[in-house]
Amino acid sequence: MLAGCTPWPAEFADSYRRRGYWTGETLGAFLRDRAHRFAERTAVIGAGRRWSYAELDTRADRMAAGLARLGIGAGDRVVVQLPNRPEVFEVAFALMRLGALPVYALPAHRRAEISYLCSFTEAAALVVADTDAGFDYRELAEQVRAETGGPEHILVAGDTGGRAHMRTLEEVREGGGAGPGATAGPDPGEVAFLQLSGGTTGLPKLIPRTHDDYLYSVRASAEICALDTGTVYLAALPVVHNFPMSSPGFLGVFSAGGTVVLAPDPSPATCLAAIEAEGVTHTAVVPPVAMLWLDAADGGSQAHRDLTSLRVLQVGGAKFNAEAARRVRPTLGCTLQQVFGMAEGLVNYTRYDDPEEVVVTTQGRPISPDDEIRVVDSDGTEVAPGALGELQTRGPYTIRGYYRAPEHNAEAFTADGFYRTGDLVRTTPTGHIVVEGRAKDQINRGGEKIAPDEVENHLLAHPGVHDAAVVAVPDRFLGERTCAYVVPRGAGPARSELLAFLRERGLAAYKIPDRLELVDAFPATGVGKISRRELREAVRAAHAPAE
Ligand code: J2J
Repeated sequence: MLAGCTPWPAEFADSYRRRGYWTGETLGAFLRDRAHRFAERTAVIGAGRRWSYAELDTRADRMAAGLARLGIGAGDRVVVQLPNRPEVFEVAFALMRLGALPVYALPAHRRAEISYLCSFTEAAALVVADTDAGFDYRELAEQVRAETGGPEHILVAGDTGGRAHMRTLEEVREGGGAGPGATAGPDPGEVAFLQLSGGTTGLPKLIPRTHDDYLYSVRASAEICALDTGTVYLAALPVVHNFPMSSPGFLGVFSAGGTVVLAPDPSPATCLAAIEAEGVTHTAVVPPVAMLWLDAADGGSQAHRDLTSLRVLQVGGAKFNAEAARRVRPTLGCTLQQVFGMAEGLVNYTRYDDPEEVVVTTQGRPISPDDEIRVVDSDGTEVAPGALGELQTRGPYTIRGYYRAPEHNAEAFTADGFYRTGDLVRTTPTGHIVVEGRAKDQINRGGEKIAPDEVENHLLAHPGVHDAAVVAVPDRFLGERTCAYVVPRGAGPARSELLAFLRERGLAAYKIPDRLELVDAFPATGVGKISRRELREAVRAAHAPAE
């Protein structure tokens, strides 16, 4: 396995193979197989284009050959920051066919995140769009280059705008010739790509997923979700996120021979129109987006839309409250499926034949009979069935360690290889999981994950900041918003100056605190050294309003 990754112990790997979970297929071969089976069917619709399975397959081959000519090969990391456009699939499959690893960045990421990803992974290339949603990603790439001295290649989906040191994806593809031909391809047990974790620490962690483990979760998800060649899946969220990638996401749709429709943004105006126009059957959103859709369809701006094709609305990424969940069927006329997943692995789904009450009040049950679930108290002792505790898990598609993070791994995984999810849950007698809260240092802002440490470190870089604590405050719409409490040094900076400072440091917009309060001091916390987590709790208790 790639250096810096933790393999499954041999006895587990053997058993996952024996039990037919790990089939020895690579993601590159997976697309080839689907291209044979579903050749002329439409694989993807987006940005004004429609590609068949055969076309996607040929493009991925050509792109792989072009990338190989640039010197990109097995084991190389390539940061991919692309919005929902068909090229994202072409590039991802091309890299994976070469055994090179896409490192998926979100379109919302900015200089701080992209520079870190490029440096930390020693990326050979960065792939960006030209512009999207009014933002110029080429300028971002230039800033990253200036800051980090890398990566060697900057590849642009669209137009380079005359920047001599950048290449368009089209140039790369056209330079590639017919394709790599019959290369042996990567080992299915190898890491296929790196996903970004939601993060609980100062710097984001990277999640290595193998061909074998990921494809198992994809095939099993497609089966649970009953996808077939008639499936039309609307990717409303950025497809580089684990949820729309694999739960069942675009890969699940490709597995079944269906069609992926790429939405440029998740707004009701864009997405409910796309559902009507393309006859969408399945889609996936985070809770705040679901609530916007419900309001728009329920006598709002999109009430005129014909949504009869829609069969399943998946909601996940953050807790969907039962009240909103109950509105889904009457308002949108489709089945709700709750999805509680994590890029580290474990994914839970409510099933289509679960009673309505289970669907609206639980976050589903695991994909696999071999997903091991343990609910423990703060000492790590298992709680009584049904009692509240922290969820730990291991299984055939849950990682055993983050990439290049031995110290963090010692904390995040137990000695026997369970991943400490940091989620506070209870299980029901039917094996469904209810997410009740969180034991980890993370803020879940409507599905977007924020590590308080990371934002605090940026605030502390300002000379006028003595101390900072970033905490979650409850929010009816997003579930949680962020509030930064700052103890200034001396006269200190103004709030607006601090917020501008964070933006100048190139932090993604969703991490910029929604509120920023200057306070004289943090509460006294008695004797002894306390953790940042305890400090945040004390600050929140002293200052934050209940709602
Ligand atoms: C409560 N909390 C949830 C839910 C995730 C499918 C769906 C989501 C993700 C994802 C994913 C939740 N109710 N329904 O990767 O494949 C919180 C938990 C979890 C963390 C993981 C997928 N669904 N969460 O959200 O890696 O705290 O993955 O540990 O972004 O989101 O975040 P992430």
